[in-house]
Amino acid sequence: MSCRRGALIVLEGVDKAGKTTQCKKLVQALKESGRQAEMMRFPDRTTKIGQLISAYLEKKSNLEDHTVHLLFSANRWELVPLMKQKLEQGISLVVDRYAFSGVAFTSAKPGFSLDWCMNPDVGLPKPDLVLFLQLHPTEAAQRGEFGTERYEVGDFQKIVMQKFELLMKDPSLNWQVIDAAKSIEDLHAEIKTHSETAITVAENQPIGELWK
Ligand code: ADP
Ligand code: 2DT
Repeated sequence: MSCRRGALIVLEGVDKAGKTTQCKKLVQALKESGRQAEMMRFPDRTTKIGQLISAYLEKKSNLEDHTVHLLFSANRWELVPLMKQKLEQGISLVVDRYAFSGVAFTSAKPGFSLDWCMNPDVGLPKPDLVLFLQLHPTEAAQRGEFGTERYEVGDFQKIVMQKFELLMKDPSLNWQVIDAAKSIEDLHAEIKTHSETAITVAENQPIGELWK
């Protein structure tokens, strides 16, 4: 590697935990401190695969459960060449949801094992840091009503949360659980500190492979 690579930083958490708010603030802060950083989000609804997913989430189309799981994974894989290129150029990527949402949401459906759900994402670029924004469902409810998209249902989100907890037990990943009930600024400060450490550590390491 000719230059120091960027870090892959993922923000995960239940709906309304503040992921999007914090991703934007983190990218802005990293840039202001002279680092190269860009935001990405999954699903990326701009690609052809992303448009199929978007229509499904908006309930404009129905897709078979295994099929949609594989489309979410394919939506990550189609962006891997670009992600690697950016990381190798020294750009840190701040990503709003990743394979962990993929596994947590599908395995919350009846008949889906964690293992089956993880398989298609094995080998994706491994995050250097996964920030989990932890928020109690009653706190999340105070941040406004759910929208009308598929999965925006309280009971389903509770099962999703349990699946995230299983995934967080994996010691091969750098999980940091953050109390998302804090103020936007307090959360930002905490997230920035973790991210700066991860960026420094990642600089001298090759990009890892997820769940391998
Ligand atoms: P997510 O991307 O996790 O769904 P958002 O960043 O879109 O969450 O935030 C959901 C809502 O909660 C928005 O209205 C946002 O302004 C608000 N919000 C975000 N972070 C906080 C916070 N720390 N405290 C209170 N409200 C917040
Ligand atoms: P937002 O665009 O509001 O984050 O909602 N999801 C996401 C999956 O089921 N599988 C995945 O792989 C990913 C990345 C979570 C997107 C919705 O799609 C769900 C909420």
